[in-house]
Amino acid sequence: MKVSSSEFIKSAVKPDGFPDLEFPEIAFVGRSNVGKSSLINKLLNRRALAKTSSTPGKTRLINFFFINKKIIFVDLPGYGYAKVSKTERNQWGKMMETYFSHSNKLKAVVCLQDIRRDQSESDRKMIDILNHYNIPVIMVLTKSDKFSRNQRIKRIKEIERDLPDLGVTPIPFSVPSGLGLDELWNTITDAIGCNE
Ligand SMILES: Nc1nc2c(ncn2[C@@H]2O[C@H](COP(=O)(O)OP(=O)(O)O)[C@@H](O)[C@H]2O)c(=O)[nH]1
Ligand SMILES: [Mg+2]
Repeated sequence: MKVSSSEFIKSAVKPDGFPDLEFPEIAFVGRSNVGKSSLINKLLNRRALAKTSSTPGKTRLINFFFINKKIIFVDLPGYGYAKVSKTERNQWGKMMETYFSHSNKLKAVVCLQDIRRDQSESDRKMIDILNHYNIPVIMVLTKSDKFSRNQRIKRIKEIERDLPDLGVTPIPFSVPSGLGLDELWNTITDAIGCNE
């Protein structure tokens, strides 16, 4: 999809702060530092709309962006950052449940995993929550430029084995090389039922 406009709408923590717009939503989630902000910026061909941060675990808000005046991108706060307290972790869990249970416009969630890492317990929990709410999952393997083509193919197969019940093939993605960019956009437009 050609992105002609992308703008920040607002940040929110609770449903009364979620934007009340009748457009399909695509959300992005993954552990802190997985490359989520970088991936969103790459999709939007922007340098810093979604902030990339050197301080993982800092974003505690749900950020909403309006794309081409017809899709809403939802940047969910990262998880699995070791220095976060139990209280904060619980708050994060509640916020996710609240968002997923209120979001009737949510068409799919893009779940990010670093291609070099195995699925963590938090990654698994996230996928279980999404399955519970019957929300389609799009799996993306970030930082795929860290591996050669052959290593990548091997890793994709290994990671697929951890996702037996999903029925999705993970998409390898790389910000510097642009690998996976078209495939991810196509998957997103399919999920929202828009053929551009
Ligand atoms: N090599 C490589 N590094 C990446 C890629 N995407 C993100 N990074 C780096 O990973 C770090 C975390 O990225 P960021 O987007 O802030 O992660 P977030 O915490 O998930 O939003 C930064 O240093 C990025 O430059 C990628 O595709 N390839
Ligand atoms: Mg970020």
